[in-house]
Amino acid sequence: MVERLDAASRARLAETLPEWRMVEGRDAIRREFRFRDFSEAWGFMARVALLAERQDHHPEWRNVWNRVEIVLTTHDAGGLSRRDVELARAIDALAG
Ligand code: H2B
Repeated sequence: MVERLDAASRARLAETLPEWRMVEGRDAIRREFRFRDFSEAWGFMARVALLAERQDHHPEWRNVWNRVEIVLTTHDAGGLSRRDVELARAIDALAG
């Protein structure tokens, strides 16, 4: 069972994931990505989907044409865990 993030890791979030923000009213983080068009957004989503499968950790997300909103939280833990941080960092690396 994966544990929720401890206070020290939470305090470091702004530093480790500067592009991500807390979701209001939830123990979750979000980031929005914008691309040139739908094709690029969808290609990004395909890469993230493969990454998520590899990590066995899956995003909540929404796509509107060239925009992709990703929300990460750990359902098994009822909130943020290190698995969200790991996936967010891997997604950031993909996005460049
Ligand atoms: N993704 C997310 N975001 N949270 C989880 O708790 C989770 C998951 N659990 N992907 C995984 C799958 C779990 O259900 C499987 C059985 O490992």
